[in-house]
Amino acid sequence: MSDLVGYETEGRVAILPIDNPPVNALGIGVREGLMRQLDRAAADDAVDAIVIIGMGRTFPAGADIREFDQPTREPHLIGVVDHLDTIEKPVVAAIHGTALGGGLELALGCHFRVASPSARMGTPEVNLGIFPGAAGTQRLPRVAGLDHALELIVLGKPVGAHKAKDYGIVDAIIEGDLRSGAVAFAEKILADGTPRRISSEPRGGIGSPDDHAATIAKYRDLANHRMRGQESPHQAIDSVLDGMLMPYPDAVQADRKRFETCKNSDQSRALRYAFFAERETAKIPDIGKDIAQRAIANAGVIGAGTMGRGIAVSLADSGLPVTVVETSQEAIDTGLAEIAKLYDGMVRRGRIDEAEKERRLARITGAVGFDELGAADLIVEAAFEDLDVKKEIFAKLDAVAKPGAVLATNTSYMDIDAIAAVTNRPADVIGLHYFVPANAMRLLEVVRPAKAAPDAIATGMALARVTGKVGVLARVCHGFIANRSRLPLVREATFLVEEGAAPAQVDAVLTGLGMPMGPLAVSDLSGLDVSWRMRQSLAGQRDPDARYMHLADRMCELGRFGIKAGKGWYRYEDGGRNPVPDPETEAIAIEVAREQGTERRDISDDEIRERCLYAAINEGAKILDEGIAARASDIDVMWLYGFAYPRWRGGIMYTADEIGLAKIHARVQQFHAEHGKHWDPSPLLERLAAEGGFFTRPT
Ligand code: 3H9
Repeated sequence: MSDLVGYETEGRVAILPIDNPPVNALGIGVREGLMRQLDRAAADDAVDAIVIIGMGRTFPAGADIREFDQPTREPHLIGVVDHLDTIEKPVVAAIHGTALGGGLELALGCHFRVASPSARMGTPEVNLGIFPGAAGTQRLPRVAGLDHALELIVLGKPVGAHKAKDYGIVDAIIEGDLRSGAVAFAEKILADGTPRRISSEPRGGIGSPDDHAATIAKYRDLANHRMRGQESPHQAIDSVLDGMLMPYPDAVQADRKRFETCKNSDQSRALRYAFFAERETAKIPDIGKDIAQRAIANAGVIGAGTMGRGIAVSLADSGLPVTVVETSQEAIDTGLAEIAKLYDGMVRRGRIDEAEKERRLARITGAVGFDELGAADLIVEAAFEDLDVKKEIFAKLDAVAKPGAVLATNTSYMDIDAIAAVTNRPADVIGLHYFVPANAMRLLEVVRPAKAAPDAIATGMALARVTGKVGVLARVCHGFIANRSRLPLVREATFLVEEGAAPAQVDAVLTGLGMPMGPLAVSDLSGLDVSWRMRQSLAGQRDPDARYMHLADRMCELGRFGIKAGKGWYRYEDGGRNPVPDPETEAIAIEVAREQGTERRDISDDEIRERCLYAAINEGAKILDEGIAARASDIDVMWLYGFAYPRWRGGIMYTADEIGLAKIHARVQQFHAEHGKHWDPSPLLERLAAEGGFFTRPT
């Protein structure tokens, strides 16, 4: 196994290259190899210093997460890190790519650290429901100071090499070849007689928790705010505090127990599932890696409304020149002015500087009519949701777009097969369902019409990647994966209000699950009229036997469109966005219930939770069964990134497996008997429940 860590020498410096593609994860083979080669270098009389470096694209990006489900094997990573303290020759970590988690902890165990300018480093363990468990919580505060250490450990966001140098994590930035730069650095250490720096030893003391009460409180608050309901950031802080209260070996011992508890927690298992689920989305069974995406050098966007502007900004942010077209110069002028305001906001928030704003703005040009789209490799139509309008646009596009251009429609539920059919090139037509705000939301639902060419789909998925989004593929059906699986939750929420629950009760149950906002507050934010228009457009296809959202319609008929109208499910005072319970909503609900013959009653939180969640899960099962989603985890990724479902619950399908499909199926059957047709149980749910099966794991 030692071949995962090599042994080479340059002069009196031994180089230990770690070669475990793709990310040099610190699995058992690498840990064994490091121990063996470190001892060899320590005993080698021809060697005075040691450099540890990663082969390929990165320094180790962490422990091997796949090993977390297996029994642990020695040497543990903490053993390797602590062993470095005992090596009497200076050891230099040469960092490129991403030194993350255990990778950074390995580097912290080394006596010196040098890095390429583009390297990034950090401790993202909290995102996996754990914390740096190989003494990162002890060594990072000693090396970088408490505030910087907590920033990295609690927030889990990596920093670049220059910032890491400012924080004291990196000793030198190496321009040019990292390996020779690291060897030269080691030789200078030897020449200068610089003593080794042991990061487990106190450097002037890091103080007591009392000394740092304000800093600790700051990170507890940030953890509560940004990682609502998640335990690992607090475990991480507790572990750092141990290091202030106990000597290093005792703190490390305490860490081990806490780490194991975290690793075996439901939250960590769900977060690890989410990590791999996210990576799985890129794998499309019948589109292998050999199908090349089409080259995209420039793009066009049709429509400068909210969606079109956000899409244009997202494309421009990734470096693509974008032409935005509208029907009049006035609409273009307004659109471009709004885009400029969006960038001003980014500057104000410190996300980019003025120069970067100007660079990005310069990539976006406006035009009236479609003629300017002739050169675009990708055209995203972002007109409003009206099938006839979209068909008309695509017929025109067919005449203007160059051969091979990918023609995408941004829609959240329309029949894209029908849109593709108006063109003479249905193979080039795909769906790109962006979420609002399109430039900020990480999810991109890539929709695959029946006739779309594999390379057009590969291009949509690649576009997600280059624009920093998570692309998830869906087949065509009404609402695709995201909206189709969420609609039943919203529908139940409104039925529950009709039956006697207060909007605030319904929302509180769902925020209690860890979602940042309840579905009714979200409707108020996005506008109740959006789904009202959709229901109106589908009136002809409505199943007369299924229960209908009369109350939601009534709210709209009364002008209660949500925040923009000052009233929706809640009231909003003085133009504010703070939802206030409104007795008028109850009066309207009582009225609609009377008209519909709905009996009003006290409704328990358990019923609210089960009806909202199980309705979505039942629909998710249908989506999976029909092949609209390739795998259950794709539905989960949609919920994590599209609807802020708590990552530490994995996603709705993962949650279903945790609850047990037999239990859910039994309740779905009961709701079906009580509430009728829209609760038709999914055949897949029925089958898996009977077999004792799961959606997200093998039986
Ligand atoms: C830790 O270190 C605990 C310690 O504190 C204590 C221990 C006692 N393990 O993301 P990509 C796979 S916890 C196993 O597509 P990119 C990944 O699944 C760890 N596998 O590439 C994928 O496989 P496949 C702390 C891993 O360039 C392939 O590598 N570290 C691991 O977009 C390529 O990944 C982290 O949390 C791993 N650690 O991004 C960092 N990492 O091809 C986790 C990746 O079969 N990793 N894989 O689908 C990342 O954030 C990104 O992978 C990285 C590269 C930024 C490195």
